[in-house]
Amino acid sequence: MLKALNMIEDYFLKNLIKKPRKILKLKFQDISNILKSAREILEKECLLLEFNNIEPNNEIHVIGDIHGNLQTLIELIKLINKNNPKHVIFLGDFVDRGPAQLECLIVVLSLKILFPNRYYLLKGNHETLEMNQYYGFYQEFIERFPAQNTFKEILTLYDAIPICAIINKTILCLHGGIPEDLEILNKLRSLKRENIDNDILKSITSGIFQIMWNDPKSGIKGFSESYRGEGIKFFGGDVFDKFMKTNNLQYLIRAHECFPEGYRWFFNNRLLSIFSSANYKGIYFPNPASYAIIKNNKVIPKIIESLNY
Ligand SMILES: [Mn+2]
Repeated sequence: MLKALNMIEDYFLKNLIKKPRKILKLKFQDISNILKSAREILEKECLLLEFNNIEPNNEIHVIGDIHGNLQTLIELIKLINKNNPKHVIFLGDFVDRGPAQLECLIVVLSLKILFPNRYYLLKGNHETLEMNQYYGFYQEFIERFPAQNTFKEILTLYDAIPICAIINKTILCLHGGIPEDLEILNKLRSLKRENIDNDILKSITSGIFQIMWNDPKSGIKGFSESYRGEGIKFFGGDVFDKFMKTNNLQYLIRAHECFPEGYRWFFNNRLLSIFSSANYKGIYFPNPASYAIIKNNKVIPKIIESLNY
């Protein structure tokens, strides 16, 4: 019997994960089918993911910015296959800047389609048209697939990606940082996607924007303007404590910033900043790739040791 045109065979996706360079040989129809399948799964998820009743000793792996670094992504997948965590949460920023942007995005989406209850994606500030136009993915994509409106399918996928995740009601995962809106998690928690009208959108837009963009800063109080752009904030330990207390949370794991030591703790070891693209600024400014393991409600930072730095 003939399969529906948009059906993707598991072996086809598994082969792409094993040999990601083949992704560059795919026709737009194949890419489009992968984007559509992934989108259909993501759209059924809430914008705030909640993982409860994680059994003791079960691990969750949290992965930071990939930014087109296929070598690092391949090492991470090897580690995941070895450690066998229950869930894997990507904190966004799959494309832009690095040399293998389409490959990284399609590998991550293939993992999501194959194992939807194991792999989870959150949205980073680079899952937007503006950033892709400025930092390269848009250009790369439309040169590869110059027919009209091909990039629209990428944008529809971006729209479907959840914003943050909470593990065992105590550990918050997101791309950038806490927003000024103390109520944003409650708003997202009670939200059905089909109910998002203009009023609701208005009430969550700035919170979501700051979740994807804000940065922690030691030694400051409150929120202050960031060099990153209008509406983006640095946040200090006092407002971090207030946000965490209001929402009954213990830890925050975020990405979005590359540190030469690979990861960095802030605010009395309650905020962990990870980044999962090795040597992001080139070999003259090396950085190890980091990720985090959550186990028994503890947050453990890790460096990928198998890469050359
Ligand atoms: Mn980012």
